[in-house]
Amino acid sequence: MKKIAIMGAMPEEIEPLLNFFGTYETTRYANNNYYTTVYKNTQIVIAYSKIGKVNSTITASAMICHFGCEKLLFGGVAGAVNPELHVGDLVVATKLGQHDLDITAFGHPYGYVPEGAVYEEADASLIEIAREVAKEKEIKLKEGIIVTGDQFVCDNARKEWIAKTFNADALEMEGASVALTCNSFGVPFFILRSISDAADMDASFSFDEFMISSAKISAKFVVAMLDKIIND
Ligand code: OS5
Repeated sequence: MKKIAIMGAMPEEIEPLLNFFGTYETTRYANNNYYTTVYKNTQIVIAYSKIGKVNSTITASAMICHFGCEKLLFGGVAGAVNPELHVGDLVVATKLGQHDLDITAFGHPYGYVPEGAVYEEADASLIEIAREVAKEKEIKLKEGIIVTGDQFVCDNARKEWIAKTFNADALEMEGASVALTCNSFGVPFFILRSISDAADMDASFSFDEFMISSAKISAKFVVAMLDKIIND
C-alpha cells in the first residue's frame, strides 16, 4: 500500500485533516503523536511537528524512516513577504531556503553551508498537481520562494532584508528543514502555506486572528490534491 505523510507544525494546521478523515489510529513515536488512517487504499500518516526547524526535521525524518512514507505534503500558514500576498492567499514553494543560516564570515552567501545549497527544490510533479487542482477549483495559487528560520518575524526591516537577500515571497519556521530532510532521503515533497500575517509589527495580532482560518484553507487544498496524488 502507498504511504503518504501529511505534516503541519501546529495542532491547528492538522486539525482540519483529522476532522476530514474522521477515524485514525494514534501512535506515539520520538516524543510525538502520529495519526494513521487509510484513504482510498493509501495509508496516510499525519502529524504536527511542533514549531521550528529542529522539530520539523525530527518529524519529517520519522515519517520517512520509521513510518515509510514515500511522499510528504506540508500544509500550514506563513507570513507574507511579497506585498501582493494577503491573508488567506495560498503559496506553494518552488524552492526553500534558511534565512537564519549565516556563515558569511567565511565568504559564503546567506543560507549556504559547504556541501549544501542555498535553496532546496520542491518536487515538480506535486507542484503540477497543485496547478491542476487550483485550475479546476478556480483557486488563486502563487508559486514562489519560501524561506524558513527559527524566528517569528514581526519586523519590517527584517522582512525587507529577507525579501532582498532571498527573493522570498513568504516566510515561516519549518519548510526548508522539511525540504532538506526530504531531499536528503529522496522523498518527493510539497510545501503549501496560506498567509496568516504580513511579518510586520502587527504580525502576532494578525496571526492570532487568522491562523485558524488560513490553516483550514491550506488543509482543504492539501485534501483536494490527495485524490490526484493517489491516482498518479
Ligand atoms: O510554526 C510557526 C511558523 N508558522 C508560520 C508563520 C510564521 N513564521 C515566522 N514568522 C511569521 N511572521 C509567521 N507567520 C506564520 C506559524 C508558527 C509561528 S510561532 C506561533 C506560536 C504561537 C503559540 N505560542 N504558544 N501557543 C501558541 C499556545 C500553545 C501552548 C501549548 C502548546 C501549543 C501551543
